[in-house]
Amino acid sequence: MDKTQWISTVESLLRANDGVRLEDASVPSVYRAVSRATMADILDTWESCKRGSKKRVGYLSAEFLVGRAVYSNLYNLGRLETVREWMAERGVDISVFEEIEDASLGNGGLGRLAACYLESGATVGLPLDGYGIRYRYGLFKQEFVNGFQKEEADDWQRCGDPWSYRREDESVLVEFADYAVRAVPYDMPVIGYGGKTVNTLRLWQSEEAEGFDFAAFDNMQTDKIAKNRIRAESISYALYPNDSTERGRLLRLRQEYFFTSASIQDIVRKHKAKGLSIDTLNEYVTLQLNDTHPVFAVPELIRLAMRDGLDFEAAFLLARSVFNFTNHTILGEALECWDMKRVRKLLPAISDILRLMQRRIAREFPDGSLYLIRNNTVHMANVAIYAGSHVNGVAALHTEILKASTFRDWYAVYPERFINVTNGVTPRRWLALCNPELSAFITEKIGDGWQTDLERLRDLSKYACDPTARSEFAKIKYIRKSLLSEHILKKEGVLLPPEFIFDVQAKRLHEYKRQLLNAFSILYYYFRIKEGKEPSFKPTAFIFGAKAAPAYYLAKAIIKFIQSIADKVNNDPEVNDKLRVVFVTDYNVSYAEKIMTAADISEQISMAGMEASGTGNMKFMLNGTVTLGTMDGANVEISEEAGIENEYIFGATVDEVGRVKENYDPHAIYESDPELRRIVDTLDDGTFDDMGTGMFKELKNSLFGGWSKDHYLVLHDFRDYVRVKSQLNRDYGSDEFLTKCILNTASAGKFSSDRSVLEYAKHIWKV
Ligand code: 26V
Repeated sequence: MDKTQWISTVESLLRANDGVRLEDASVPSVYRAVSRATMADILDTWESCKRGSKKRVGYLSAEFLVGRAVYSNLYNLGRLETVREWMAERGVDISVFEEIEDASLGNGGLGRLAACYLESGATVGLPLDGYGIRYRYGLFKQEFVNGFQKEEADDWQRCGDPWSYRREDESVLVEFADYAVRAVPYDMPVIGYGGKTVNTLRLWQSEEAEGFDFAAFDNMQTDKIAKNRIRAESISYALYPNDSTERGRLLRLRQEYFFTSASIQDIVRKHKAKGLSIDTLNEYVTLQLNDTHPVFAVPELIRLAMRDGLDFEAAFLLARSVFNFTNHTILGEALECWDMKRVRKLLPAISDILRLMQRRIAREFPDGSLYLIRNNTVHMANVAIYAGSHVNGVAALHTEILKASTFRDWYAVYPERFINVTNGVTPRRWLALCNPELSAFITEKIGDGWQTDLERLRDLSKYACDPTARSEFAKIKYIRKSLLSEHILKKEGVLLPPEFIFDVQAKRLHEYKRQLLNAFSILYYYFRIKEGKEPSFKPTAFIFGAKAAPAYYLAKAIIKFIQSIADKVNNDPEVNDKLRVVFVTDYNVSYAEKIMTAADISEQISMAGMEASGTGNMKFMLNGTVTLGTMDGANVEISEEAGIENEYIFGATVDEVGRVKENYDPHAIYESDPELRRIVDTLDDGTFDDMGTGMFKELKNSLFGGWSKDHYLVLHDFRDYVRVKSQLNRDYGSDEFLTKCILNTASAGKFSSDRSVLEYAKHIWKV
């Protein structure tokens, strides 16, 4: 379709579907028409891509945090400017689509990574499809009431879901011991940059197995009718917002089996429809398990293969040649285990296969050193390692930790299975689209092409010390900060002058990520400024974006604490010309796109060894932001790429953490450091009000008392943190600092998800 054809398609869609002309149409109407016209436009490419390659990759993931589709799809198709102009001619700004909800079908890094990988797969031309769950409600929407987080339902389909098609005829039945449900696929196109490849994200929705129960209706059993429907639909009703500790484990188990069984049945059925037998599946399909959530796909494939006549051994070896496993965290509570009693009750056939697998491993390792089931508990990571070809960590340091500790026993036996694939992010969404000013600067300096070959950014290095380039870069950053400032003023009611340093921490709220350490540093500057001890401190705005799992009490306490600090600081005329604090509401992908481009400082301050990789760190870097961080996750590789002198690194390293923990005494640190003591004491000396919840006292206890005893070394790393933070504050604004910023963008090439998916393709998927 050319431009005029395309536009007339949109206008006739508006007439046909909503009975309006463009000038009278509402934003949701225009949105639906533009999306559907685009869908029509890509149909032929999409269809031919489905058939285009012999072997396809399936990326199985409980989460796909795709965000808002309309801009990135138009951008990748080269239509964004056309649509912008066409709408502008009719007096409508394309930014009206910002009222369209994000599809937040994920919690954080793991889900967003899956979305970046799909986009990159399509861009580099890999046959890579996603399989997941079409949650009716995605990650909760966050609100604040008196500084406390409140969760609201996320109705992401409020304006419809024009980016997917329901494929009724490809539904499959998923059977639990007590009842069966119908899995109905919704297919979303994944459009690569340039529009040459369109892959598929297939999300399953759970519905009642049989149609309407007329017998029950005749007997007036309306309760029964409603109950069955709710029971079926509850499976894909909501995304679990809890990425560390789990509630409602039974429903979670159903979700996991639901989408993996549906996906495997679908894949096997398509394979057999080609006239092929199941034992050749590995020549046509390879499946990536995104953490342990989809691991039931393994026994499910074995089950189907045995149903087709393979013996257990052959079925097991088939599975091993199909599956690969990515680990995304070493947090023990996120390495899923299931009580076998529960598995047997809900999924008897799957339980039998897991037992056969356990019997197999017990024959190989009679000493029990390697196991899948122990104490009647099945360890899903073990299942994935045992029944797969490759296991990978998501950053070099993380993979080393997996080999040396988390999966040490496995590594000893199967060293060849372990491999590292450092995460990446898509430069289309995370630079080209979200930062047009910096993109234009880059293209002006080094030409086009970096969008699909990010290593070319290296060519920017020669401008790092160029005075013109530096001042252009500074102007761009100022523009981005002004835009964010306007947005925050509108949304949050807080003014952040763009002349301030924008110091940002944006990521899920978790103790290990240490937002509390950042909060303490704000109080450190707050008290010192009040005492006149920071005469040359450059004004700084501290910006937080984070959601806490609804049941994660201490995470919520940290939010309330930061909100209380914000309240105090922003309203104190003695300091508010030097300090501002804002905790943005409902941080999500679209908010991230604004925040990442406007940051001067990227806070990546997890306790070393805890953050598997991080991907936010890469987005900031790409946008010319220096990292203030620990030697953790991909920060290590970021400082290698940019040169450690261009980042601000502090704190205990993994080795030091190990040593410190041998005889750690947080109380001794507290006692010996009066400034720190005063800060910590604000948790219970009446400085702040937690409204009678006792939250702040519990936060303090987590530093000294009970189990935790400052488990994440907040007090230990505090001094080094503020030392480096103060150095950064001094450096800010200098020519040397601008050079560091430019060098960060110039060195970000490695962190393209194009590179990551190509590594998977070469070393793991063999496509
Ligand atoms: C666990 C669970 C447990 C059950 C409820 C739902 C749920 C959801 C997620 C998880 C695991 C979360 C693991 C995760 O997000 N890891 C992050 O993965 C990123 C991509 O590899 C990585 O950059 C981050 O460092 C890592 O924390």
